[in-house]
Amino acid sequence: MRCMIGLGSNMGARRRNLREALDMMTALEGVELVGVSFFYETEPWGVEGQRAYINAVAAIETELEPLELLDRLQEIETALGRVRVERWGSRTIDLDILTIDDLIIDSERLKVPHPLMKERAFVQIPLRDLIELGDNPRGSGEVVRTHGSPMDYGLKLMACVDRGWGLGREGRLLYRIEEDMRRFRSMTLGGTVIMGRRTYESIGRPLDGRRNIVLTHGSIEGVETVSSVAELFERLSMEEKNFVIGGGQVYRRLMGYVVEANVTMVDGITDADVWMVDLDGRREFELIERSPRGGFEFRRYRRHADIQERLGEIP
Ligand code: A4P
Ligand code: MG
Repeated sequence: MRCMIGLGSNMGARRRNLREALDMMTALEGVELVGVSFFYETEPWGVEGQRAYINAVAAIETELEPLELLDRLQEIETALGRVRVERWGSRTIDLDILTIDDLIIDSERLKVPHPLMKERAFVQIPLRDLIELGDNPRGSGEVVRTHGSPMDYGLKLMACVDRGWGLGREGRLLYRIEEDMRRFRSMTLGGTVIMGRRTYESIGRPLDGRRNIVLTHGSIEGVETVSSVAELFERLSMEEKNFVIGGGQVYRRLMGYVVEANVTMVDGITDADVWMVDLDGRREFELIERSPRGGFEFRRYRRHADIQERLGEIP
């Protein structure tokens, strides 16, 4: 089921709260983050005398039942320090289920679609980053685009897969194609490459001419490491070209933020034990370029929507 989640924070490190909530959602069993809007600074809606909010909307794909999803989201709110004092009170993080496919739910604990979503510009405007809204009402309240969303970094992804999106086997890549490695190098040179620990170890050294960042809980001598996705986005630079280069887990953690994927697809199916996300099955990506070579092809996928055009236009 495709589900839209509204995120809001007006206490503490507001942007960081949103990024941490996004990462915690991604880590949930049975939940895949498929996209997130830009971040917006918004005037408190329906209340007075509160600090401004940072709001965003995330799109997820989930197998969870609606009430299970609500439970998981409330656990994330609690873990991030949300204390329920008063209705519409200030909060470190608020996660609202906006829609679940076109389900209508009207129970005590859960109302879907969220009853006030059309009235609130802080929901409607971020939602427009993810889906076409036609001529729905825009809602009320001042909303200004601000920095801090993972989308601001224009993440690109590089991967080499077989026809079944297999990535590797027993901790090693499936293929080593000379032309692919040259292309990888020339595309990433001068930029930042982001990888998991196992990928780093399989390469065995930092890639030259690029800033290397390894996502790991431990540390690695002489290499820049980050222990969480939230920390990654604090370190990345919007001015750099940023590439996610694997492996499977890191692709999955960051897929929801990727705007462009460069995939080398090799003919044939192997007995892989790690897979990439199947981008042909993802409606938020479109295949915009295919260059067949002998035995493999280069493919470029782009995230839909005008997110692309609006990258970098932060005030
Ligand atoms: N609940 C029912 N339906 C839902 C749903 N679709 N998603 C129940 C999530 N929860 C839902 O919510 C109270 C109860 O609503 C939950 O226990 C759940 O069973 P809460 O999060 O504990 O309390 P709340 O958030 O203070 O109340 P409420 O009514 O959910 O308020 P909203 O709608 O979340 O609005 N202004 C700006 N600019 N930005 C904001 O993000 N947020 C609010 C809160 C007010 N003003 C704002 C913002
Ligand atoms: Mg709420």
